[in-house]
Amino acid sequence: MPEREVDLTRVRPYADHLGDGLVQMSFTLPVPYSLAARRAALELASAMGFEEPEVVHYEQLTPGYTYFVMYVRCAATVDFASLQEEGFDIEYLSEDEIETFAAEHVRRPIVVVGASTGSDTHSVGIDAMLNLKGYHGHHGLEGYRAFETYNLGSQVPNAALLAKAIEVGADAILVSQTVTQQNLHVQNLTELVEMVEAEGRRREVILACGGPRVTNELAKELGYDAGFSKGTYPHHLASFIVRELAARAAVPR
Ligand code: B12
Repeated sequence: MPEREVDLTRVRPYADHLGDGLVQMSFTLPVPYSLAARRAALELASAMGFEEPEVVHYEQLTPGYTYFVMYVRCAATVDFASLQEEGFDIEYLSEDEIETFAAEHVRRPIVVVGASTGSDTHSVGIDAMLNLKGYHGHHGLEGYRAFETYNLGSQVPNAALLAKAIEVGADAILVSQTVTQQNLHVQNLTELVEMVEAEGRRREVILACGGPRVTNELAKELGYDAGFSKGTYPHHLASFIVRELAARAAVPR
């Protein structure tokens, strides 16, 4: 039995009992391991707005750097109820449902071309989405009957990705961006949109991107149809693509 009902308009972290606001956090400070370092961590946690900070563990990482684990209390709350409005959460289709949906609504192979672009060498994200092996026990799009996939790998120039997409008549171009230093991902992602637009193909192709610091909001701001972040599984992407294609087919251009 719950101790009491959760007030979904005022939610805060929970550890020992409902509403206690307890948070465990960890960070490293570039200061030597010392009592002064411990004091600095406590002051920093207070400056972050946390109450009753406690250092439960601290150790030297390497000379001049100290790692901390802290318990703190969070007084702030969040209004979860208002975030549950209709349309906010997406219902994903399962792999089988995607196959059935595609067979009924698209009725032809869906061609997707993907890569990790620019100088970005991180290929695990795009492989997770596209390769048969997939991610956490979920097949990548290559494992679906509905999809014909081309994974170009990493460090692929935008021009090469676009050229392949045109060559194979891609329904969707999929981009992975992991390195975000100096907003490199924004430049790379923007360049691709501009190139697709310059080719006059923006309306006919789905553009989706993903990466640890990509959000759906950022992606849309940059001119993509959707953006996917940490925690994405291939069937999330596939659900989006089949629904988007079906919706586009239903609207005459
Ligand atoms: C493995 C790794 C490498 C490997 C990459 C090997 C490879 N073949 O991919 C190697 C050693 C080559 C490497 C190199 C570098 N790396 Co590195 N690397 C990592 C590491 C440890 C894991 C990344 C990873 O594979 N994650 C697992 C995948 C599954 O997660 P993901 O990419 O987020 O993908 C998920 C979602 O984002 C989403 N998704 C991703 N792409 C797409 C695409 C689409 C279409 C969709 C729908 C979804 C989607 O779905 C995926 C599954 O849920 C991270 C640290 C970390 N723990 O995250 C650093 C990290 C990403 N690397 C980093 C850096 C700085 C580098 C280097 C610049 C280091 C250097 N100074 O040389 C170089 C980059 C070189 C370059 N030119 O790109 C930084 C990036 C910092 C930043 N914000 O820019 C990180 C965060 C490490 C750190 N803390 O500093 N790296």
